[in-house]
Amino acid sequence: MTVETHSPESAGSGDQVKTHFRTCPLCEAMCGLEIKTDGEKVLPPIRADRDDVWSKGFICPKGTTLGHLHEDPDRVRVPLVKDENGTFQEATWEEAYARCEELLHVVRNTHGVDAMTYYIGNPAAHNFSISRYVGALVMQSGVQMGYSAGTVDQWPKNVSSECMYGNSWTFPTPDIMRTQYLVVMGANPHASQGSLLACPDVLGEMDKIRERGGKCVVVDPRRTGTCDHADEWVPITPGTDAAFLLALCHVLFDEGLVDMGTMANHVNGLDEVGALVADWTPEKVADTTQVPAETIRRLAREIAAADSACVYGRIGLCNQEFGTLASWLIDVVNLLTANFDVPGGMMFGNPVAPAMVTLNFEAPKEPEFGRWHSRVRGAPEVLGQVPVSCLSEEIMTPGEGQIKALVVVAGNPVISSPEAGRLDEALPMLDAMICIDNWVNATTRHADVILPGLSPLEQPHWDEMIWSWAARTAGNWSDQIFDYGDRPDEWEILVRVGALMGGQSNDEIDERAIDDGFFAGLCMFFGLDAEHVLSHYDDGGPERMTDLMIRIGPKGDRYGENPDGLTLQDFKDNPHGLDFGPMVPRVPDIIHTPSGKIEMAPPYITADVGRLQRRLGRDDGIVLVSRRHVRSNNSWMHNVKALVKGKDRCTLLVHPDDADGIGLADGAVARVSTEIGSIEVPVEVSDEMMPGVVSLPHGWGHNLDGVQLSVAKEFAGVNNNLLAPGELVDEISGNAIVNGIKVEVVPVPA
Ligand SMILES: Nc1nc2c(c(=O)[nH]1)N[C@H]1C(S)=C(S)[C@@H](COP(=O)(O)OP(=O)(O)OC[C@H]3O[C@@H](n4cnc5c(=O)[nH]c(N)nc54)[C@H](O)[C@@H]3O)O[C@H]1N2
Ligand SMILES: Nc1nc2c(c(=O)[nH]1)N[C@H]1C(S)=C(S)[C@@H](COP(=O)(O)OP(=O)(O)OC[C@H]3O[C@@H](n4cnc5c(=O)[nH]c(N)nc54)[C@H](O)[C@@H]3O)O[C@H]1N2
Ligand code: SF4
Ligand SMILES: [Mo]
Repeated sequence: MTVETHSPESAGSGDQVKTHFRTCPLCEAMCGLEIKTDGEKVLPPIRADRDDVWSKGFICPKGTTLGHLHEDPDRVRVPLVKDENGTFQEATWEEAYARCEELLHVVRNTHGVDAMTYYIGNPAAHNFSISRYVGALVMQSGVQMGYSAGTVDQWPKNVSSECMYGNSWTFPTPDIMRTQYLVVMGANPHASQGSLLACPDVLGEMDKIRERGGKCVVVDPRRTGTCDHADEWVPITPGTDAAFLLALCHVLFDEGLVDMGTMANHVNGLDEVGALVADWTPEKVADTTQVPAETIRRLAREIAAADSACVYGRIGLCNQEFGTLASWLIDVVNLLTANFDVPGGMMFGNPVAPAMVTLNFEAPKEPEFGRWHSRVRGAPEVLGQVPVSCLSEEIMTPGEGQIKALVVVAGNPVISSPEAGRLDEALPMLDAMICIDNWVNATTRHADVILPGLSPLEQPHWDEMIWSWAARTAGNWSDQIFDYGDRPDEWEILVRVGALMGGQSNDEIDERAIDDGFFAGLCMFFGLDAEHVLSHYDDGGPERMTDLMIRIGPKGDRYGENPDGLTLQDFKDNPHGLDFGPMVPRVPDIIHTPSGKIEMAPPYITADVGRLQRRLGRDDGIVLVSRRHVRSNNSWMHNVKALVKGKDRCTLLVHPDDADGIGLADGAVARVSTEIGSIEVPVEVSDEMMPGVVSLPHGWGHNLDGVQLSVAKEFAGVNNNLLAPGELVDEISGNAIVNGIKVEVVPVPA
């Protein structure tokens, strides 16, 4: 929203200075920004919007760099099409779309739809258009088997939520602003700013918990910056959180501390959980987890005794060997201690505009997994996907169903997916590769065609999914700042490419008509008269979709049925957003299981406890975990000099005892190897690691032929996914194991 012109104290000299208030689209914190522009230029610095009702002046270093992203000379602004020499040439949109049609239709006509697939990357959760229209690409394409960054991320949580609550995107969220006791497991908001926990300034909230007499505990193999805001750091052997949590539940039952509180009549499976944990004593897991039995007992008692508590876990609990068990068990602990669906416990967000994935289009049904299997490895489908590491073998292995065409939407799997080196070898074997992306990076350099989206400042913003797990209910609309009017919006690209994959030709594709059809279907689902609703709008696309979701949402006007209800216009009229208070209890309304109750002991998940039992006592030697840094965003913001300059952040963190044992000095180079690969990386000796665990950041390794990221190539770093064997997955979710992988570390002679 632009509210002022002629800002007198502005740094700019021109008379076109405007101040814009908008939401940062980069991460789940959704910070309000104040951006000044002078004509076509962004005037630094980008600041926090202190009046933003949600973020109240919080911001991180990335948010100040949206101008750099917008002005980055390496950002792709016109379609690129590879010529016969393999060199990208700039093309018109007509030429680029024609080339897409030619390539995709040859594959479809020769090999059929099963030879085509897509990969969807992380910005699909954040980008205004992609978050609302990637589903349109999938539906238009008719492709059955797709891939996404989800299987190197939150798939275990999706499985757990599908089984427990009947919707794979219904995630319990810590009521961090009211809780008295917070356990953070396998998450580092000091870097990530919160994940599946939307909250500006998570660390500030942790400080407040302690100021009001509460307690914060971090369970992590690394003493992260988050621990500076906690009372206690509990180091844990990577991949063993499920054993720790089973023992914690054991103590709750054993000591009579179980209290289901308000959930008593809404939960099935209490006895099954009790029976399951009966022999999981703290003593049984202490050696494997390296958490002393007495610590587990004390933590169980403290959680049970606290006025309110939240046990929260994230990527460290998902991207590991027992990701689903661990992701499920944190919800179990919260349920068993009356910390569920009550203020200060885990609650469900209540967005002004519900997210598409949280809508239940079908009647409740028993979850089904393994309805089909991947062709080469025979990996079972889980929630419609197989592990992303299957993609390379599906491209490389000849036979019926071999993948010949790939569409990548805002993803960089050559860096972000396990066994990255094999995918890098596989992609050139494709007959057709189309990337919808803004840079020529490790992945897109293999494309036949790159179709660029808009910069964050060239499009409006309203987060689609993130409010579903936000610590408060609020909303904020951002207008686009720059409108050059000469390029398609990403929603149009997605719809067109999807239709091309589906066999339509450019001549017959009408994006608006497809969008209207999609929109009318949604209206009917909501019980609205589609024709009447459509008549409200001149334009289609994500803005119309946002208005629809606000109007059918819990506070919406339903197109006049609730005359005092909200519409998007209310947010346009309030440039700093509107706040509607903390989370509210939502069980049983939100539960979509056949029983209508929360299934606390889903058989699909509990059956995996035997696998964990067999893991006890195993010693893997040195293991590798991943980390993030506040100045990086997965693989794609290393081209911003302001963020990457200074100290090298792509280092191997090693505990001093391990460094001594291996013969590594601080600043020396180590070779880290697994059975699939080997990388060389500078060592940072630090007692913030627990002994036996080393840590590398993910998202690096940009110095590859053909990458056109001038800054990132200079600060290239190394790719830790060259080490992660693709076959390592959490068996019941198919999610990658990139944490807790066995590595060999040796010094590289100077
Ligand atoms: N070892 C290890 N591997 C990991 C992880 C880990 O912790 N350790 N984490 C995993 C996780 S959680 C995730 S989410 C994945 C991320 O995996 P990916 O999503 O594959 O990777 P990103 O680095 O997020 O790549 C985003 C891509 O989108 C492009 N992009 C950015 N903005 C836009 C836009 O507005 N429009 C379009 N069209 N493109 C855009 C960027 O240029 C880049 O190519 O990595 C996973 N991989
Ligand atoms: N600045 C920045 N912010 C980001 C991103 C980014 O790349 N940069 N990425 C975004 C994305 S896509 C995501 S998914 C989120 C992720 O958000 P977080 O989950 O907070 O991610 P990390 O900061 O990687 O923290 C994971 C922690 O898990 C620990 N860990 C590793 N293995 C284990 C284990 O087996 N058990 C336990 N208990 N802990 C373990 C690691 O040491 C690390 O401290 O962050 C998002 N926000
Ligand atoms: S924490 Fe940083 S990257 Fe995340 S929304 Fe706020 S300013 Fe943007
Ligand atoms: Mo992620």
